[in-house]
Amino acid sequence: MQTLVVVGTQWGDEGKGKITDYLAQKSDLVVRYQGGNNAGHTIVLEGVKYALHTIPSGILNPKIDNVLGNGMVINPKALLEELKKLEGKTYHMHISDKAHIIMPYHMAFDSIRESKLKQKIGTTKKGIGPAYTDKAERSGIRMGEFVDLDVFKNKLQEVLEYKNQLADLYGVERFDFESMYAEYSVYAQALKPFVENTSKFVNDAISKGKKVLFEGAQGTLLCLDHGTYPFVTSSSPTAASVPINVGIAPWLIQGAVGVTKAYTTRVGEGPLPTELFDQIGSDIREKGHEYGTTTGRPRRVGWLDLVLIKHAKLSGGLSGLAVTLLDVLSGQPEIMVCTAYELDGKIIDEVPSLIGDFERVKPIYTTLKGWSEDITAVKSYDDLPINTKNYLRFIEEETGIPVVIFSVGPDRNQTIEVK
Ligand code: 2SA
Ligand code: MG
Repeated sequence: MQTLVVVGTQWGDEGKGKITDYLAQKSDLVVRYQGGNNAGHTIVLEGVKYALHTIPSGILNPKIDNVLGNGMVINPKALLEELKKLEGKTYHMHISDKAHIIMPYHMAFDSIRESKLKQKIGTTKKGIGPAYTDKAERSGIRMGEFVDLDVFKNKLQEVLEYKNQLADLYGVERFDFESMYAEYSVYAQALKPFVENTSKFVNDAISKGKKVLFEGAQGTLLCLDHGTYPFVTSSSPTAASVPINVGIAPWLIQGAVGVTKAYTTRVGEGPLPTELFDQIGSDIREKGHEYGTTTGRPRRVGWLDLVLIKHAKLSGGLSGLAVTLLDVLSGQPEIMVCTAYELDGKIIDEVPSLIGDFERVKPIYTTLKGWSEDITAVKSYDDLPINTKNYLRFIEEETGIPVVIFSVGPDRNQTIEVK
């Protein structure tokens, strides 16, 4: 496939980074299309760990062009800190002139929202929601404006007048124009060489036959439209959102790999129907190192929920599945898989649109036999224990999506394609 999207099918942290890293080796471009530094991805190269939050995952390969699309919200300071850690490495980065910037007042208002409203979202406090709010409200600052210092100066002055009225209203410290401008104009100059019309860049690359990988952050259930609203992020991580967030025609998207853990996790607030509160849950958390890479928060753990995967297929499109962290389930005598819900006495196999309904669903499980073998050294599908194969087959049959990749450990060579 010339164009492929990597999408999270759950609530983020599915191992998209690892799958992107694997697929990026065969790509010419890696394009991030939504979110900002609320994403977290660690790649290991030559024994050195790199934590990426804003930068696309192809950055360490000098042959790959990395694009930060117009649908992203970019914290210039955080981006430059990430780039600094790549010092000495050759890389190619292209930032959309239409992407919006995240400023200190966005982060401040993210925390204020969480403290003022009864219904907490459990955000990453990176200013994501407020930056997208400003975009929709039309008071945001775009990258193209940011790197033109005269324009930026005027815009920032105007925006801060407004933000300071809000600061007074909330009783928080005002934002100082002079110091903010002095600091951020330095960042603007540093980022200027990378800013361009990336819609044109990506379209040209596709016309030339280049292979493009679109890298989603977060997951479908965190989608602003199709996720478990209001416990969602402020962008759409689905494959369906790629065209608008990159500036390409919808028919140029040829496929989407849905990344799913062999179980389910969630950080932040909101329902998790298959949540495990027992020893099995804590065992999976420890074995799977289920702690957030951005915030360090322990993740909530549950059995695999196929209703979510079917929902991801329905609402955003999935052509194949990549099942990650399969090795974490080794040693479980029995594995439970949710295939439908019971809601007020009715059996349903979809994610209810209303959060109040979703809070009441009870999972309906099928119990499968586990496997005791250590599978971390497995190199092909055929080498998997029979019960592991049955587990993958069950996922395929229930969702109607082929498993095209599975992974049995953190290393690049523990990611295996199903031929
Ligand atoms: P926000 O900050 O406004 O996007 O938060 C809104 C909700 O979205 C959740 N959220 C995430 N959940 C899991 N992983 C996320 N990102 C990192 C990743 C995780 C990390 O992709 O690996 O490193 O901890 C992510 N980003 C946002 C958040 O918990 C709120 O529920
Ligand atoms: Mg992650």
